[in-house]
Amino acid sequence: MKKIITYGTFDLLHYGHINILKRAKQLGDYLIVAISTNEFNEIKGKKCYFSYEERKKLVESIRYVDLVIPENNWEQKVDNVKEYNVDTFVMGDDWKGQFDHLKDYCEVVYLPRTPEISTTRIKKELGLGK
Ligand code: C2G
Repeated sequence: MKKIITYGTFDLLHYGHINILKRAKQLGDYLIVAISTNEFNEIKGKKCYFSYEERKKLVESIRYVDLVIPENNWEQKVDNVKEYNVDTFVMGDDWKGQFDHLKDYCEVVYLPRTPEISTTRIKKELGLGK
């Protein structure tokens, strides 16, 4: 059973998120998604429209996703990889190179982002500010 893990905020869920989750799942058999908690988003400087519970419910309903866990801090990734016996860590290539230290524990794959769409753009175009 090849296990994949990926991390994100997944606020205002859109097709860019679906694309990366679909492609991440195609790399293995079981996809774990770690979603930033409200507290961690404060640290990330990201203001979320939906709470952690609401974002978790949305991501859990996606057919490619097998398990959702909370992302509480930047440092938990190595522990998660060990705890869940993860084979491959996946992130969009806006993070390219940022997580290469995980190569000591699992395969690291950066996938091309879906162009144009972003939560920030949706908020801006809806006049919700940044
Ligand atoms: N993404 C994408 N295409 C987009 C938008 C996002 O492929 N048009 C990908 C991002 O590259 C990321 C995932 O979707 O892999 C989640 O994106 P965000 O919710 O913006 O996550 P982020 O705030 O980058 O948090 O520890 C890692 C952080 O939690 C990542």
